[in-house]
Amino acid sequence: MVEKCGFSGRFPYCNWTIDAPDFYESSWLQDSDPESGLGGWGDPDKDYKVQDGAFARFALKYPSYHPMHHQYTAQPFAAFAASTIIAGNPGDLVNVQLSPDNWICAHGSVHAITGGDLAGTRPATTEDCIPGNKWSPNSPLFFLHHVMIGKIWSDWQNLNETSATAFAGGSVQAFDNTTYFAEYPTRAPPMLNTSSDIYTDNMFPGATIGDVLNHTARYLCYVYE
Ligand SMILES: [Cu+2]
Repeated sequence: MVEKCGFSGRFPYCNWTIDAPDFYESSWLQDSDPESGLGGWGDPDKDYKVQDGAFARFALKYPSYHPMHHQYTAQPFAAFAASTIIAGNPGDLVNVQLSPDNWICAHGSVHAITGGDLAGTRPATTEDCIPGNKWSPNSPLFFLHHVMIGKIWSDWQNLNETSATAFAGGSVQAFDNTTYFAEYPTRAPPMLNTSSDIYTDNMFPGATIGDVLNHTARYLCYVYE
């Protein structure tokens, strides 16, 4: 983006450790600003559709047109989820990937607490649509949340030298059941390594996994603030 578009901007992320003590009253979610606010929780009398903020009239398109939903759903969650992951499992990417989805659940709980589109429960089951986590990137919150997950990975890499270039993982999602996921939290075989190619469909120059492990290096070239 720097070379082709001259992009030098920023991408926001939600630091949910600030709001973790009272997620329901979360300030990043409750903002009703018509240009930038996330609009708060959806109206329970209107199937939890978001009524305020920048996305109140925002049409999500996949797998069919529908408005955005936020449906508060209580889950175990705590601010220390982030610091626990960052401090744990030096050099062991498999277990550091698994830990955001254990009981403190820094990754999965934010999807589930926010509910609606971010939890993959919209649109509801229809003849040609089964709700599921594949739809969760429909929600603009997905990217605010996943950049935070990326920041946690970066903080973990920076804490120990052995973590900086640690990689272990496969090429197929392992969501069939919890036992299979626990065995392959960084994806199932065929396994990959730092020389494996990341395919880009010629949209931009190809890279290997090793090229993107350091987000401050030339290929990605960004920092977290
Ligand atoms: Cu996610």
